[in-house]
Amino acid sequence: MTTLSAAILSQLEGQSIELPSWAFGNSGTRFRVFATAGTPRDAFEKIADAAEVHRYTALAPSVALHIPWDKVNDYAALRRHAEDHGVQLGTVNSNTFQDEDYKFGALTHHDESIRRKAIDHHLECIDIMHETGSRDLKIWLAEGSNYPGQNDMRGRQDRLQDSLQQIYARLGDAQRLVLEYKFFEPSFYHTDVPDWGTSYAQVAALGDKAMVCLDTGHHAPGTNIEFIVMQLLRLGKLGSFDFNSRFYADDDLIVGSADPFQLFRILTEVVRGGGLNNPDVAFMLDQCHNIEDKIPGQIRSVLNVQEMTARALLIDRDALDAAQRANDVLGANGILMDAFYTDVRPALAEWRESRGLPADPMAAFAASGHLQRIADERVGGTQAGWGA
Ligand code: PSV
Ligand code: MN
Repeated sequence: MTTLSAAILSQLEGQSIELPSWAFGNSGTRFRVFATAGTPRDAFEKIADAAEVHRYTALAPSVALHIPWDKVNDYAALRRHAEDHGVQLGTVNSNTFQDEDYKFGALTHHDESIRRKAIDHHLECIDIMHETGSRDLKIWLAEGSNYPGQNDMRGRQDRLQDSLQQIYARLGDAQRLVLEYKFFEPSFYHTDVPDWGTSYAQVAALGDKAMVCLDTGHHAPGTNIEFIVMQLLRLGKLGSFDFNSRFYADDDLIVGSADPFQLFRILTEVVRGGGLNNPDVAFMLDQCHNIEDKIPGQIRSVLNVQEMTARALLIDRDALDAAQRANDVLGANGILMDAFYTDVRPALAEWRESRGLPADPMAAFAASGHLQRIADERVGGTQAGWGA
């Protein structure tokens, strides 16, 4: 069995991955949303579910909120509820993609009253962050156009910068803004923040507290995502990851499911660039579980990240460096692949047990009867869903 050194285990011990509250609500496609018994009905129940993931893995100590989906009357109570369940409230995500007023834009809109409304929504999110104790405001914008000529793309970039400056000015000293990019959807011709370069240009003009968020599902097929990871780390502007996996577009599948090797390559650059257990680089999931159970879906996801991190840490860096300098093409590639092909699962299981965690968190959760319990308890009310 492969053993993991004390140095590797101590790095793994420091790893934390934030969960998205919306992963616990029902979600689906525009064709159908399949409801699951026991789905949370409010933010409190979503957090209780997220805490289960942490309980079985010790990997997920915080939960991201999405506003207004997770709006509550009393954020101090929500915070206490999270802490009572052994987790913290994390990143606050703004949402300017589900209001009629934002049909033609929000932070980029040419109508000043709509742009004001969108800026004010972000200021409200910052107020919430003060109550929840959150550090990061995450902004993803669904803005763009469907047809050439529909919009003045240049004017929209300028208005975006002005809007972001107003939001940035409201951040507390220890707070940050992370700007997420996505190459298309819902807009199909142009998107106002389509790529890492645009996000970088926008946040670089703001200041040190503004960073880029990289969602692994937001690139064209074939994009070398690990190169972007390397570059953003090199520039000191990689603020956070939204981890998920995709076969086609923004599928939001379990991280590592479609392309485990890509996840390995990304984590290899994270390790290489000093992004692991670096407080500047938040690891988050951004996923939707359309057909699988949600809590086990999240358990599987964080375990996949942990497993690929262990493999990335196994790379013999000295040997790799020597092979690269000697232009030993096949040797260098072989060193990387040796780490990727190493089965670290038995060693991780043994290590978990030594820390009082279940060797197999998936099996332990399944045996706990928790899903049946919440299905029995959570009757009545309206189940939470993506978009509600
Ligand atoms: C947009 O596709 C996105 O990745 C953003 O992070 C949103 O907040 C999230 O998905 C909503 O599911
Ligand atoms: Mn995302």
